[in-house]
Order: sequence, then structure tokens, then C-alpha cells
Amino acid sequence: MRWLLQLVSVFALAAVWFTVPALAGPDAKELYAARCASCHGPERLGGTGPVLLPDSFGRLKKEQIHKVIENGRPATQMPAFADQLTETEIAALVEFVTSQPKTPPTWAEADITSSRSMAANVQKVDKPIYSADPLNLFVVVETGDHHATILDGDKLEPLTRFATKPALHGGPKFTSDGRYVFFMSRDGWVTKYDLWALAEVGEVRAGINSRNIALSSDGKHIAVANYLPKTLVILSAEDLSVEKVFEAADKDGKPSRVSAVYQAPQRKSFIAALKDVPEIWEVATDPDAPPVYTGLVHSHEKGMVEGLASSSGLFALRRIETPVPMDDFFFDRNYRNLIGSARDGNEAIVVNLNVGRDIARIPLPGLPHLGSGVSWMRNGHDVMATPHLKESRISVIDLADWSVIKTLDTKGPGFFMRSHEDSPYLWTDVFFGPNKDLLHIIDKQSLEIVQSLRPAPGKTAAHVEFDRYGKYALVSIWENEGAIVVYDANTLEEVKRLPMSKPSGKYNVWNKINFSEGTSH
Ligand code: DHE
Repeated sequence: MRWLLQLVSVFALAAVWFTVPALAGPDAKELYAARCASCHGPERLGGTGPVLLPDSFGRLKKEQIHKVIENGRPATQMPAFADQLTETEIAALVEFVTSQPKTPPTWAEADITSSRSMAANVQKVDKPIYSADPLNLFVVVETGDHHATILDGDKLEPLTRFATKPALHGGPKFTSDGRYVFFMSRDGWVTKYDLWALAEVGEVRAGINSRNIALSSDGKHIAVANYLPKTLVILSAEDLSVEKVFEAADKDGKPSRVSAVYQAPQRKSFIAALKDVPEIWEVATDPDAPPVYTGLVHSHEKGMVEGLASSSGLFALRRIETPVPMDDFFFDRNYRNLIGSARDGNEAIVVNLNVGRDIARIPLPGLPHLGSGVSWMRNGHDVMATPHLKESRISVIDLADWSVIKTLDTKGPGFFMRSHEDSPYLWTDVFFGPNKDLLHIIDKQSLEIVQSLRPAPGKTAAHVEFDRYGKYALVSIWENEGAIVVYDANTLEEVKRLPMSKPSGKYNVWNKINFSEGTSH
């Protein structure tokens, strides 16, 4: 009996020994509930503050998250906790928010529907409430303090400025009359805004971690590409209600994130890139779309393939199989072909959307950023140029035979490119590295860099957009106390500087709705 008592006390001591350190550490879950949940949501799915799940941090490192908790985020509602939490408590919180939750979060159709709210008192107008040209407005997305500015493109003066959801990403999408614009935040919120009444129309949350949106060519449907959950959501552009939720998975049922969705106007469809499986999706936005192949029909009883499933009409889904998962698409003028990056970053693959298969490979080492590519006519040939995210170069490709006709050396890897049909120049930023404050101006015919501009020494200069006439080029200074610098697009002289809070991108209504040569689509 005595030996039994001794054994029990040894186990008891061991239990105390092993549990003491755990008891001594801060309980991150409790800390989160007490300090963070009111803004970031009890399940970390966001609220007034952004989502706090591993996938939503993007490139933000743990040390940077630690600093944000310690010091807060200027120009946002995120306070500093340095006086209220110890180093150990902050470190525990960092571990907590960067680890996956035990139960994967869900965002079903019912959640989307209950998140929808439409503004009750939108002023009914039948023309713009201002005298500026509504088709020469710029929508400037300011990610520094989460606002958007509507800029008169003739006078280059702000018409209004309003708060947006945090972390807008991708280009806002415009209806073809230029009246409505749709924004998307990385936390899945889609907001509809009336550019005539200068008022928000409504908003809905279509996902937890979203990539971008596309608006169908008839202006009736919005597609939302989601990482979390793995869905492609179709909303009504009229009232933001849910029209369809596609669970993203390949023909064999393997789930995938949706890395982007684009509209293909001539095809009356959406084209979606699937991140984790070798398929591209084409979703019809035409109610009269002909039948398309949707996958194999398996007979589990007979253990064999019985036939092909097909669908037709609105939202008919066509699967295009690719050699590898593809991302980051550039489309040619007729949306007949797309060029996408293979994720190893060394080549691009050309897929012909009519025949539904890959038709060429282009050697493009250094991770080309094809989504930023722009095209124009040169010596009677349709050509496109793309920056590379990992190499200091621009590649120019002949779109007739997919050959690389020129490789230009730059002062660092670039992110965005822009031109305009009435401009002889192509503008590109040097986004990464010591020359992040530099822009290169390239002659579209000679394919030589004719000038380099440094609008704000030491500060990232990025993302160019032209006004509707190609007269001005607007450049962002990517700082919380940043600016839009306006250049004369011909003389390349500075015209004006407008203070803005980290203006990540700017979008001219005319250029967008007319698919101007040289802008993003
Ligand atoms: Fe973007 C557009 C994907 C990181 C700012 N970005 C897009 C689009 C895609 C994309 C698919 C086209 C959307 C559209 O117009 O509908 N972006 C990705 C990525 O995969 C990547 C590399 C990693 C990620 O975390 O998502 C990425 N993007 C960034 C950034 O880090 C940038 C610089 C800062 C930010 O705001 O997050 C950034 N992306 C932008 C901007 C556009 C964009 C400003 C719109 C460009 C345009 O002119 O249309």
C-alpha cells in the first residue's frame, strides 16, 4: 500500500511540474476575448477591425504583427497596447492570431445574405449632382487610412472623400455607363457606390478572405473570388443579393482557392483562376449560353465513367484543364487567348479559350506579373509588355506568335504598368529594392527607356493612371502621408501634387469602361 501512495505522489508531483509552465504563461484565448474580440470578432472573422487569421496577414511577419499590437496603427482605430500588455502577453497574442483555428471558419450563403445591407436613404438622382465630367472622374483608393477620394479629372480637384472598408484590394469595377462602382476588401466586403449621387448604395460580405471581383459585361452580376471559404460567389449587381455560390473544386472534387476572377466581355463570361488545381473556369453570364462540358459522371455501382455532365444558360460552368495550376492572367484584345503564370515563375502558358487548351509556352523567368501587362500596336503588330516581380526587367511579347521581342533592363523589379492609346509612352514603377522611388518611361515604338522620374526621393512611387484624354499621368506616392503626383503625359513635367493617404491605386472612369489601351481591365 505504501509503495502505491509513493507512486501516486510521484505522479502528482510530476503533474505539477509539467503543468506549472503552462499555468504561468498568459492565456492567449482569454486575452484575445478581452482585448481584441470587440473589434476583430469573437471568431477572428473581423468587425470594425480586419480578419485575424493566418491567411489574411499576407506578407506581414510575426515581428511586424507584434509591433502593430504594441504601437497601434496610425490613422486607424487600432490602439497601442504597449502600456496595457506585457511583452509575453503580446507574443502570446501574436502566436494565437497566426495559428489556424481548431474548427475551420465557414461563410455560407446564409451568412452572406445576413451581412447584406442596402442604404435606406439614397438620394434618387437622374444625373450627376456636380458639374464635373462624370466620365473623367478618378476613383482613388487610399489604403493608408481606408478612404476613397473621387477626383475631378479635368480640374484635378477632389469632389468628395469617404471611408471604405479596411484593406481594399484590386481594381474597383464600373458599370458601363460609369454610374456605379464596386469595391472589394480583402476581408470579403463588396460595396456599391453611386458616382452620380456620390453616395454608398449598399454592401455585403461575400467571403472571409477574398481576392478580387469582376462585373459581367451586361452589368448584372458580380463574381467574387475567395480564398476562404474556397468559393466563387455570384452576386446581383443591382441589390447585392446572392445569385449562386460555386464550391471551387476540380472535376475530381479536389477543393481549391480561387485566386482571381475576370470578366471576358466578348465571351459574355467570367474567367476564374484556381490556385490549387490545374483548371481554369469559364462561367457564362449569358442566359442563352450553349451547353458546356462540366465534368465526368461516375457510376459508383459499375465503377466506371458513364458520360459527360453538361450545363447551359446563365452561370453554366466550363472547366478548362491546364498543364499546371495557373495564376495572374493577361488577356489578348478579343479575349480569345490568355497568358498565365505557372507558379514556378519561370514560364508563362498561353491558353486558347476557344479550343480550351494550352497552345504555347513563353520563357519568362523571374515571375512575370502578367496581370499588370499592357498591350498596344507596334509596326502593325499587337504587342504586350509585362514587368517581373523577381527580376529587374520588362519583357515585350509579340501576341501573334508569342515570341519575346525585347527584354529591357530596369533599375529594379516592377509591379504596375500603364499606358493610354493617345500616349507614346509606357510608364512602369520600380516597386522593389533601393530604387523603389523611381519610374521608367518607355517609348512604345523604340522600346527604349527615354526618361526616369523620381517624384519623391526615398518614397515608393507606384501605379500610374491616365486621364481620359491621355493628357495627364497620375502617380501614387505610397506613404501614409503620401500624395498623387500629376504629370503632363507628353512633356513629363510635374503639374500638381495632391496630398493622399497611401493612394494604392487610381482608376479613371472613361479608361475603365472603354477598356482603354494600356489600362488594367
Ligand atoms: Fe494585388 C490588382 C493579386 C499583392 C495592390 N492584385 C490585383 C489583381 C490580382 C491581384 C489578381 C487584379 C484584380 C482586379 O483588378 O480585379 N496582389 C495579387 C496577389 O496575388 C498578390 C501578389 C499577393 C496578395 O497578397 O494578394 C497581390 N496587390 C498586392 C499588394 O501587395 C499590393 C501592392 C498592395 C495591396 O493593396 O495589397 C497590391 N493589386 C493591387 C492593386 C491592384 C491589384 C492596386 C489594382 C491594379 C489596377 O490598376 O487595376
